[in-house]
Amino acid sequence: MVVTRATSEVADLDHDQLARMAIRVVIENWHGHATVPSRRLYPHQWSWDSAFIALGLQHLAPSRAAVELLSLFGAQWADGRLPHIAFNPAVTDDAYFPGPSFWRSSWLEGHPPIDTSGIIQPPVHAIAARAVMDRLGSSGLDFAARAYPALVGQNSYIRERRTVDGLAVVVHPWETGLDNSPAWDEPLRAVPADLSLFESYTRRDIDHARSSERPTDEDYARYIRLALAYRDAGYDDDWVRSSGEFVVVDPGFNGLWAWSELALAQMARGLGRNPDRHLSEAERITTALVDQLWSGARGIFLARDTRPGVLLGERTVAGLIPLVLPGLPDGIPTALCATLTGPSFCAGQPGVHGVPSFDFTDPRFNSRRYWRGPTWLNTTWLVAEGLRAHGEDALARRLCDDMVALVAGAGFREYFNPRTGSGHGTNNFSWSAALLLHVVAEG
Ligand code: 9WN
Repeated sequence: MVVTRATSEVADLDHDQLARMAIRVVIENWHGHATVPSRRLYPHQWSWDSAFIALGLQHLAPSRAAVELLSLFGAQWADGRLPHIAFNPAVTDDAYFPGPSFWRSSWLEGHPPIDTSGIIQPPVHAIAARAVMDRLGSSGLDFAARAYPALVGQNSYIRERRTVDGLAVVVHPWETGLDNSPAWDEPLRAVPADLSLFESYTRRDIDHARSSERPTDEDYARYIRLALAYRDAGYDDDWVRSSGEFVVVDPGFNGLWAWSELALAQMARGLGRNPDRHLSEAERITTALVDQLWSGARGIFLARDTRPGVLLGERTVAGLIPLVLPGLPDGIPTALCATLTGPSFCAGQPGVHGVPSFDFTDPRFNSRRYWRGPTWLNTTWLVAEGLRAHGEDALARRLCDDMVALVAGAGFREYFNPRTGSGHGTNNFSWSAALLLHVVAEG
């Protein structure tokens, strides 16, 4: 594959200086035992953010990365679910919507010691925990002994409470991490957008970010409705799988779930345990992913809406994430690379920065609106990891160069215009800083 090197300025950038600026961001966003994604827009601990943040913190202070993850595991529910937000009690309820009084986790029997949301996010934590374990040196096994049971619990919850036909389902767009992806437009059409909900609830996100870069009120009303219904059903997963209005199989979530089992196998080996159950689980999920979500015609993994039982045709970056799996059948990695570098994503092409979150060729592509086109550093890094897993080192390197160039050009923004490199969403965003530190440290 022919890969164009990133813009010539990359070579001239002072990586040490950028790394120092990144360290300042993650230190400023640290609140004693965890890192907030952003002081104003997201003033609590978010689940998958903490995993990406720990990948960066391991280079600054591995013990801090360990605390970040263990702090999140302290919010785990008795059923194993790792909630998507662990609320900081020092922050007022209305600082973020929906806050603790909306989710009401403390009303539940056996609730965790702190307030949390009731939904989950992609299980990327074992990847970070394995890296932190290795980085900690002699104390790595002590950390792993504490992290491993939480991670096993997280994946058991997904397997036992959240699968349909062997793959994990998400019951809210926020559970995918790619909240406003155009892939959710069709399943969300079945969810009434009741704008009168805003008589009782106030969006806080648009106080801190431009509304043109955030979800519409209609979509936000749907998010509220879905969360309220799950909450009012007592976060009952039997109920939500059979009666929820949004029950979707996401290739990104499932790809990361299988990948996390491979990381758990490595942690198990380190702890002197048998890794086989993790290896066979990774293989089982990979096979189901290929059987149910691979589209040879579209050259990408697609999401599936379980309610009508149909594949959703959108090409999104989530469909490229399963590239992280080394056990994909022959032909699929090559086809994914062709899609990645082809007209839908144009990765590695001159004038394109990182991996756009959505298909350039779709009329709904929007270079500024959250998850509907912009490049994010976490998904770009995941695709780079996938490329490396399949020997595509030149393109992986180019994507990491793009990550550095985007930050050098626009700062630690939440997301970036893939064509111009301009920054959007919030500033001083933790995973942008942490992943910059990670790619710079890994060379
Ligand atoms: C809802 C914190 C989170 C990320 C998500 C991103 C955004 C929240 C929001 O911010 O979602 O969870 O309020 O928009 O979509 O991936 O984890 O950074």
